[in-house]
Amino acid sequence: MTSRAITGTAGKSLTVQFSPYNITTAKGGPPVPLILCDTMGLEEGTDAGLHSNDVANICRGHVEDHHLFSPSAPLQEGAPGYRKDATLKDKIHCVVYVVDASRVSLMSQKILDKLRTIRRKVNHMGVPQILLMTKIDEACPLVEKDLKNVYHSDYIQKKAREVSEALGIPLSCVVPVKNYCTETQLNLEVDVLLLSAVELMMNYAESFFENQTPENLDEPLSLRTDQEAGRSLVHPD
Ligand SMILES: Nc1nc2c(ncn2[C@@H]2O[C@H](COP(=O)(O)OP(=O)(O)OP(=O)(O)O)[C@@H](O)[C@H]2O)c(=O)[nH]1
Ligand SMILES: [Mg+2]
Repeated sequence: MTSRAITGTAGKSLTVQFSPYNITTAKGGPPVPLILCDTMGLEEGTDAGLHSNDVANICRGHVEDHHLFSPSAPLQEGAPGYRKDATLKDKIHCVVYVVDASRVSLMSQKILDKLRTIRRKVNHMGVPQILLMTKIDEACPLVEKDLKNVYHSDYIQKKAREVSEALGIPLSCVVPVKNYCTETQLNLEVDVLLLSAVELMMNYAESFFENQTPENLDEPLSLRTDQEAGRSLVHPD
């Protein structure tokens, strides 16, 4: 068990910078071909949370690692933290939206509009997108009692349909997960859901590579090292 991302509860997003995480199989071990890139959450207010233009900047590989987000001023070309000549390894190959299952029907019009704008932009760039529905334990008592009930829970089914329709994301791309929050040891049932989500991310990132045409490739795919493969943008919450 590790805790590399700052986590907790606050009125505003605790994640304020663009944070890529290399994943290793063991302490000090080699990285697996997946980099999870965390962003600030979307947030409700005007000039609050991640700006939709910054999502586009990130996807195109223009945001340097550890760049501090400014909700009111998305990154401009030439500004510090702007990577001008982004290559395939700097780009995002699969976008992952993170939504709290118990708050699906409480999402404000503003957040929905922001998410739809982002989704349109990401669609336009041809990047595959999936949605992680988190906190399924908090949302459904049946699931809290036994995580294996996730696929039998009418409530979770309903929430998955709701969020899929609201954002125009196919139901097959809505993945229920429970994060590690109270556990101090690894748990097989928690892992099964999380690893299924990671598997889907990897498959979708792969389809992004397969869709690259020679014209929009800025470097041959064969030059990618394992370490450079598979960047997934995880968030907005
Ligand atoms: N019960 C339960 N709690 C969760 C789950 N996922 C996250 N949490 C808790 O929710 C809180 C917020 O989680 P974070 O991972 O910080 O959420 P975030 O979206 O990254 O938040 P910001 O970085 O602040 O935007 C923490 O206290 C987590 O322990 C889950 O699946 N189940
Ligand atoms: Mg965070």
